[in-house]
Amino acid sequence: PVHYPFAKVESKWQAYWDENETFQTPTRDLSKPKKYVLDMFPYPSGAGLHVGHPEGYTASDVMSRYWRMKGYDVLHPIGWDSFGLPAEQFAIQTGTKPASTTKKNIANFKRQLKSLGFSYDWDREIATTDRGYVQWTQWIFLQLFRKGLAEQSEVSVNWCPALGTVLANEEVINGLSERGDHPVERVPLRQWVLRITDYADRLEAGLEGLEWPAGTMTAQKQWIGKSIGCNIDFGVDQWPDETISVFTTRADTLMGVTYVTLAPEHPLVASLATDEQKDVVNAYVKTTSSRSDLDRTSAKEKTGVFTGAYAIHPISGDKVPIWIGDYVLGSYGTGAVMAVPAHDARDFEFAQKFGLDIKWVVEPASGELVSKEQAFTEAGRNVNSGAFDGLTTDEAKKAVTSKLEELNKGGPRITYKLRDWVFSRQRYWGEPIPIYFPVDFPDGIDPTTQNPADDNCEYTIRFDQPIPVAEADLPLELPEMDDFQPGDDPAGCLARAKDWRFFAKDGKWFSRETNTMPQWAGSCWYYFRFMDPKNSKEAFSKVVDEEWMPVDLYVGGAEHAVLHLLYARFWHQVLFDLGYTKHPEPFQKLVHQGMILGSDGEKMSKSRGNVVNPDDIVGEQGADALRLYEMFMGPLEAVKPWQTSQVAGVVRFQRKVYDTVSTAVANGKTKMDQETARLLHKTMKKVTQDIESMAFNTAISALMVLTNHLQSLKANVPVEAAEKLALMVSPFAPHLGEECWSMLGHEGSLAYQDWVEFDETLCVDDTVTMGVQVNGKARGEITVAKDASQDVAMAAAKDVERVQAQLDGKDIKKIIYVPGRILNIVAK
Ligand code: ANZ
Repeated sequence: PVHYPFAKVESKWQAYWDENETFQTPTRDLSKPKKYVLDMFPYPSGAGLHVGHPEGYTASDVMSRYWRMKGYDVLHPIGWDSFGLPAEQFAIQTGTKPASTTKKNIANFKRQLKSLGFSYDWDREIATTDRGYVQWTQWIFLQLFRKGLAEQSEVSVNWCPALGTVLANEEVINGLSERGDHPVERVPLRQWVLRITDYADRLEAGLEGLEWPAGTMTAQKQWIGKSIGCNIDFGVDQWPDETISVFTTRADTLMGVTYVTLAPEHPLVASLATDEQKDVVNAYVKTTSSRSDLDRTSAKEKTGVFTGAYAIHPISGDKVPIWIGDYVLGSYGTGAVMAVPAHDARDFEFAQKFGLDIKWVVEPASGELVSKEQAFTEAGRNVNSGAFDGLTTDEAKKAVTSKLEELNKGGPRITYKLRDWVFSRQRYWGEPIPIYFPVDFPDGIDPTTQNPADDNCEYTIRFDQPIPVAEADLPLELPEMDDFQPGDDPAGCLARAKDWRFFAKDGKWFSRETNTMPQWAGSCWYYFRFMDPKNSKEAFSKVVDEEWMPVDLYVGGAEHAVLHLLYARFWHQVLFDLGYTKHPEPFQKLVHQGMILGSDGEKMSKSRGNVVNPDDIVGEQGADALRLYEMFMGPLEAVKPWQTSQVAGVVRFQRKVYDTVSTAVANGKTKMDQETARLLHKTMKKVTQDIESMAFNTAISALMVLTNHLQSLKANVPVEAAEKLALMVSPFAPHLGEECWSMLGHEGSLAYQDWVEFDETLCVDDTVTMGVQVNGKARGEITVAKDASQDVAMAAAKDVERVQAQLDGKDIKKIIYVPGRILNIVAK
């Protein structure tokens, strides 16, 4: 068999692309339509690329290469998400500094990506840790700050002592840190918080019209958790000025309320408790304070205590007991619920445990009896509800709500599950938050004689007076620190960099914010910076925004379905409101590649020893083989196990393509038989359509079928077929494609050659040959699809010379067409 010298070919073409800047797009070519193809850029971890990376990156590369050949101006950039815990942890483990390990890791990732022949515009490479990038990340933070969307707040946060940092709710799973499985505690801490909740509605509404996987849309919607309901005000017995407002989605059940439950952190808890109940209430509040929301809502057994006080029902005027229970969350709705044990499972459990009344007010519309052993939570018809009896659940919701509005005791309300985004981290390797605070000294002390960096200096930091760093002073860089390990000071390790932290200006002392931004920050806007990576005056210009946005195709893992994509959309919407972008949403189409498992069907991990290193495959079988295999394994979105034996299959395929082209070149055959022409055109059609729908595995198998057929022709491979094959193979196996193209005598790269065009008539599957009559006399034959339309049949008939001759100068009066049987044209 022929030998395909993949190593030589691949390094040759990679060098060619580099030298010729084949994939550089310095400016937008406005004569062409555009495609912005974006990959979720990698964390340059110490471990290097794993085979999951090339999967998504190959998919986006196939699309980029295909679209270039289709005449689009393609923006296809790459960079590094290089701040964050993994880089810092790696530096700590290896006793190095994050800046230098990050640099090394980036170099390694870059070498690996380059070895795979991706058609990135490397001139646009950025790292979130670059000075010129940090500057603008900080600038965006200042825009958020000025808009009132970044503020400080004492929040009960997820403090992870082992990691020495606060984690976002999203980073805590079952009370453990998502990274490293360390225990997490709830403690109050001054934090920077971004008011993403202000955008809850927009974030939900903006999903409409995006081409995203349905599961991801749902995940975002659930995370935002829009709930349409109503607020209802209960009075408090003996406290005529107080009200307890509750949020409910089931206003129809109002007449079934038998008690009210407050979250332990509800502001009225302390004042409501009667003298007899004060001690139990205080003790209960204390024990629940350390529990996370998740622990509270997922607890096996409900807990709670009676306050001794009573609420007054807004319609009946009945007195109902006020309880405290930690199944009610302080941060959702109003932090208080009207309990309807008959129709809410949590209230039912609570009422049973504490012997509280249960009042049934909804029954199935069918009138069927339901078990009283559990809550009936479905919709139905109201009973025992006075004026609301007989109404359906929906009708009753409306009737109760308008009654309350009339009484001025409530009204419609929408709530969201989404919480504000805790944005500060007490870590070293992140963007410093560009804020500082005045430092106060005890009365009568002259500040010019003081230095807060001195151990004995007494001072207070005025956290209530945050001052933004001047934009001209950005970026605010991290101080060099030898010891940047997290300590037990929740202010973070930057608090120890005293010379950096404290500074005097105009005779006054100031202290910098010592928290840094979370890793999510950099990835919130990198797609903007790629459009204008070297701009030193702005984050990106309005011109490039108009030219390139939105991202037409975004490829990356489903693990980012909620957080990264929601945070990025939030920043985007803010920048939209500020007029920096004209596009309301950043990512028009989103595709998740499925995870590649080890050959044992398990997730690849070092400890299992089932990890495949892409470097090995590239070295032994070549970059194209890895690319082809990853695209051939199965549908892009599917989770699929790695099967090394199958790599050999695509290696064989490559060799056959190479052989086919060599044979065509050697023999120079120009004639193509019908069967080959048909298969070629059908393949061109299928590969085109499959690439359009990103069904790469079936495109590759169609190419394999074509190649096998061409091989069967031995020396008679038509040159034209070989050319089309080279073009079609090139998005998947670009080195092989280029090599074949040059063997076929073409100068330069095929990257911007026209994509193949197929002839529809050659693609029809079931064809028939049928007679054509003109005025009842047979004049010729046509070959068309069995079910060809009359127009298609007529068009084919007019191509037949003898038919045409008969029709010349005449008017067609009538057409008798029986598909597959006969075409008779009556003409005079
Ligand atoms: C009375 C009621 C009767 C309720 C009934 C449900 C069924 P979603 O859909 O998740 O928004 N709720 C309100 N605030 C709460 C809080 N801070 N902590 C825990 N639970 C809270 O759920 C809204 C429902 O969750 C509300 O409607 C309230 O219980 C409860 F037959 O009110 B419902």
